[in-house]
Amino acid sequence: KTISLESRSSIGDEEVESVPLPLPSISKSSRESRWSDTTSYASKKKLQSWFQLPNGNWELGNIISTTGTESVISLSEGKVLKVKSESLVPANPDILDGVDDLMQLSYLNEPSVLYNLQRRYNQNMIYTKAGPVLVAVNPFKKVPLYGNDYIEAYKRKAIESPHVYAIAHMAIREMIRDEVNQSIIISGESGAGKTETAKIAMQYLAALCGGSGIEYEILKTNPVLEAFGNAKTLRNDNSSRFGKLIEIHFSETGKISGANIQTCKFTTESRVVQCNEGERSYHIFYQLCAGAPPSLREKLNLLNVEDYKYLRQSNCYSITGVNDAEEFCIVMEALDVVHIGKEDQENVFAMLAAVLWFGNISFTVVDNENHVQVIEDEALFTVAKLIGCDIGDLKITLSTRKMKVGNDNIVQKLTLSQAIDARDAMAKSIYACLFDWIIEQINKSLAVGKRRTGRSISILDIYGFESFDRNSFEQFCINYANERLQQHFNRHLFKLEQEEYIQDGIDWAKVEFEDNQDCLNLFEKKPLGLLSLLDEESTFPNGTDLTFANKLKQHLSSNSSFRGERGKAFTVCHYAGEVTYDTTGFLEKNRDLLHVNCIQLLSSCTCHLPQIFASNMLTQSEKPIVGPLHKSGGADSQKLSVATKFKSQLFLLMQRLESTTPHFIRCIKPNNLQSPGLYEQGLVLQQLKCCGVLEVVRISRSGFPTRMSHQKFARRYGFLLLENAASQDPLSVSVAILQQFNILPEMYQVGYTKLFFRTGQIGVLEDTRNRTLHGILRVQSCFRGHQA
Ligand code: AD9
Ligand code: MG
Repeated sequence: KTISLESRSSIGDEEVESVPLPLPSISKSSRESRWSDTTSYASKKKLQSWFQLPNGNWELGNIISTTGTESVISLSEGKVLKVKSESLVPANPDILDGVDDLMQLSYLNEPSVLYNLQRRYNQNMIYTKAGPVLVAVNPFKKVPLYGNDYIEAYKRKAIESPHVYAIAHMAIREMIRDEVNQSIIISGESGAGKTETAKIAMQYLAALCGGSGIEYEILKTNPVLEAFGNAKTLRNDNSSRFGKLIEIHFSETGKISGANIQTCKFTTESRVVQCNEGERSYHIFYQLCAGAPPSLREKLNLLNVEDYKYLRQSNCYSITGVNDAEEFCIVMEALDVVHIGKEDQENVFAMLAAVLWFGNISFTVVDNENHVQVIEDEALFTVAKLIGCDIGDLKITLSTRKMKVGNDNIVQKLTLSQAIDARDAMAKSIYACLFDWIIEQINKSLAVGKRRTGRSISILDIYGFESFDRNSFEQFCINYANERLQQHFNRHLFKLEQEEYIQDGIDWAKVEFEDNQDCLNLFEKKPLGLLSLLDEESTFPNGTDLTFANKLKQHLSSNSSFRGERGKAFTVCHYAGEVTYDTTGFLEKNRDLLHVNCIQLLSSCTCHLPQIFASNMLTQSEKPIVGPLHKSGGADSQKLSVATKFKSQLFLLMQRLESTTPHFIRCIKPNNLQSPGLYEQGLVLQQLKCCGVLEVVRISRSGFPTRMSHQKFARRYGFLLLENAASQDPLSVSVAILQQFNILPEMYQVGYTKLFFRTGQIGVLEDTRNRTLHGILRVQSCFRGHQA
């Protein structure tokens, strides 16, 4: 007997040998066993099998013969190869070609999953279920899957194929049926399609539950947020540089009554003042310069994009297929819709122009210690006018720093690089505050629903896991956020799986799954975790990236998710793979740079927005840092570090999600060129592994992944019964089939409504069915031949 099932009872006396099945792996959750259902496959001499080509891609071939250790396989274009049997991977029977749920695959191996998604992708079927998760492969072109006809069809349930609409529909239904708030959680790499998917979901909700007009306003937040929060990067022409949770509220009658947006953004994201070759700053700058009407241009003293230093450095001004001037009109209209008045709009544009003009402010060195003075030119005057401050004050703020030494206030002159930093910090802060202010205005406007039932559907669109050749502070924060999200994912999915078994009354042993608690502890533990140690080191005047890295190695090496590297680097074993971080710049990025005299300058401005920004910054910096290490630090209140702010924003998001029923969508990017029709197997595979989709399918399948209703099973295989069973009920027919084919009791469960099978079982029955049908056809054609 070759089958051992660890989490189930012993096998009994049935004829095990007669069922040469691939072994399901139960309770072994190691990554290695992920594709373990290939055992003893080649020896079975199946018709079709996968063979991996030297370039890493898989090709489907026919096994011609096999001797156990070696097999002969014929591939395309008449190629015939003799290969090791163990290198072949089983292909699924034809009826499983392009199934709309990966759970239905008899053989869940890499090539089968990739092929299934690709086959669907080639036919514009970009959505596929992976058990409870929706997988969306970015088409990079318009696909005919959206619009009113489709919305109507999904509403009437006339279409059943997987779709964002179907997910949104389920969310509405469950919200009403169970009276529980819902969430749609969208993840995936940059450029995978999260933001588009979120909009598609919002469109469905608006179409089904609209009526009061507020849904229109909610949809119009998208162009505003994208203009101010998205930018062209090397990966995505419209890359969101912030995470967003939009909570859509519903009234008692199930109509949309309002919404609330929460964001998660780095306050020090440096894109405003610096971006890489080929990338752009936030869209709104280019839109303003291209689309502002003459009167506004004059008021703001606007130049062309090439004339602003901040925009010039990346040598990229336009996006193929995008007209910034037209986009500006769309944004202005959208600002009207979300109730940002004309006057406020002008204030917003003035802040944008001020940010651009800040970049053009320049300095002259006045002594041999490299101290500087601000040059009095158009840039300086324009900034002062736009934010409404005194020119003299602005000059002083940008070239000196007030410090407290003991009880004395002293004024320190800035060096050139310090002055440039101060100027850039100011521009970044104004932009960050502006973004927050806009969100605040939108939220005020969307909070109009008076008769709220308290029910809501939230849509989360957050940056996905990132792993580059060189990973820095931003990746560190983003990957931490994804680690949190992954925990949420695990808990819900494996719980759901168990519920389905219980509902259908089947006997089932709990399957363990790999959780990422160790990794989360590594980040969050106090006082000895990555975040605490980072904050601690950032407050030490003598702390450097190197002392930080050394401290990590000293304190965290016992955590299995951590590995110290040479020099300033360290590695974290994330659920999605190992990432090595370079600590260069960590401390600097974690400290919030803006100096007190900059805040003072803003509060002295006569313009409305800078004053608001200044008071917001002050209230923020007055919050004490929590955590035992900081209490002994002396200062009662301290500026919050960037990582701490990020973490608290993240926790607010997670808190909101915690009490909701989640629906997961995982977006996949099929190529790095943003190009339609191109499906790179390696790239897709890596993302499937990263976002844990295959893990979910694997774990779900190590239970009883294949499900078929009694009726369907009886209809499909009933004719194989040796005894006529026409008069019997579907359940009895099903049981008779199972017995006739000696399917081991361990391999299936009979539920109240469905039969549940382990991996591969349906494949075996399907083979028999095909052989039998084939036999019947042959007999028929012989018969016809005979007649002829
Ligand atoms: V990032 O992490 O914000 O950089 P996203 O949000 O995952 O990223 P986005 O939704 O912006 O990606 O999609 C990138 C581009 O793919 C879009 O600009 C579209 O051109 C394209 N896309 C994505 N989804 C669809 C779709 N369902 N239909 C057509 C799509 N095009
Ligand atoms: Mg996005």
